[in-house]
Amino acid sequence: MLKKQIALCILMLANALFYSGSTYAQQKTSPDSIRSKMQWFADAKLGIFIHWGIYSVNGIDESWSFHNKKISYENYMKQLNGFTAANYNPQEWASLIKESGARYAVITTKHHDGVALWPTKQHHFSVMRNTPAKKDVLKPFYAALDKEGIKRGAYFSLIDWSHPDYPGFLKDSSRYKIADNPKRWQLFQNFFQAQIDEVNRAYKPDLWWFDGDWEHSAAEWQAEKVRKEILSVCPGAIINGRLQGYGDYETPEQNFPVSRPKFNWWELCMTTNNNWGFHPDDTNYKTPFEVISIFVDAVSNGGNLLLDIGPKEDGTIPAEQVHILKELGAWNKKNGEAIFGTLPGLPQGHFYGPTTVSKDSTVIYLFLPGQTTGNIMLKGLTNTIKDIQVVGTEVHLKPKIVGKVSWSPVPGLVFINVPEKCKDPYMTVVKLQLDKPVQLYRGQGGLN
Ligand code: FHN
Repeated sequence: MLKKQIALCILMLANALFYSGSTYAQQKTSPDSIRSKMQWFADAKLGIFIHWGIYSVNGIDESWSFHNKKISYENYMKQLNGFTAANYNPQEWASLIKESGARYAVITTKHHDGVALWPTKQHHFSVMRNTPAKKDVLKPFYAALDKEGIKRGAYFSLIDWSHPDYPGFLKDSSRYKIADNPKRWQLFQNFFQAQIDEVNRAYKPDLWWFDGDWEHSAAEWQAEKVRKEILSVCPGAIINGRLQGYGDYETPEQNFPVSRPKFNWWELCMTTNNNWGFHPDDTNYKTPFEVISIFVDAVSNGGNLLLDIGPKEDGTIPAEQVHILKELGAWNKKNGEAIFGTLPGLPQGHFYGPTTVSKDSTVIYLFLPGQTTGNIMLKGLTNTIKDIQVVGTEVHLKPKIVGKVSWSPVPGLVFINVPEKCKDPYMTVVKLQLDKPVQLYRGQGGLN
């Protein structure tokens, strides 16, 4: 019996260490410099992804529509003539992004079709040179983001299916093989690296979001050099994990992790309907409730959500997407203290729903899934609860501790009755103020 109790105490101590304030962050294994530059990203939790390009003219798949031969390349490129940006209001975009609660935005500076949103000096397509928009649409957007205090992200496709020196073109045809013509590949290397350098120097993105690295190896992209050169100009820039091993964080796409990813930093990128760019025939929008549930799930598992919108060719954002961002924003405004700047939540098994923990680990936030109210239960909490509050309200609740046995170190169950009147239209959050940094019992009852 004594042996069992000693073992239990050791286990509890180990868990207490894992969850005690600063030591939680110290679990990160990356060098200090990386950890400090990643801090804003870890705190940010929500970013808005923007796929804007000539594909919005016909409302077809971005780049893939010609690559997959749904439309001829010639007809795809005719969309250049219809990209007007006539009602583009970058300040309105930035204000909407701010309203959503997002802390960063990532825009497609260039997708796989090779059309740059900035006036590239390279001999290649840009909306400035080749469309009626005839302007740099990137610069005023980044300026508006700066004004709103939102970090600037640059999506950049390494793949460029339009460039005459890029091998890949259509799904079943390519221009050449690198092994047969290394000089031609070198021309492309010079080209794409010069474009990255242009964006890096002109706009100094806080975050680089590469895409398309799968078509070539790290050596072929010269990924190490690309990383180094970006950081030599912008030492604090964060680079996503699509640079063949030379990025800072992982980017699962449209796939939801079930168990907690083991990465230090990760970000789920997800569409609001089924498509990245503007697609008028795609009305399969996620509801605000679904988006909030996915967002909270990612955050409780240590990730961010990068939620995509696809503006029309004239620069207006589809009403359904505006609605989602506004509803998300209203929820964040009320419940944001449980999200922004928090730590990933309790390990599975303590609460049947997502959770987060404050940075000093003295607060646990319980997210009530599926619009639950009534009795909720928390297991294995060793701390004393000092206060319980329904976030965004003045309602304070009392716990009932059930089944605590005086001689056992196993904590009792915490039951909290959340009244119906406190129900948030999307997801109610309950805040538990603890006596000290959270300590958890992770054992198997009396069995260990
Ligand atoms: O091929 C692209 C796709 O069009 C879109 O841009 C997404 C966004 O993450 N990324 C690519 C596929 O991984």
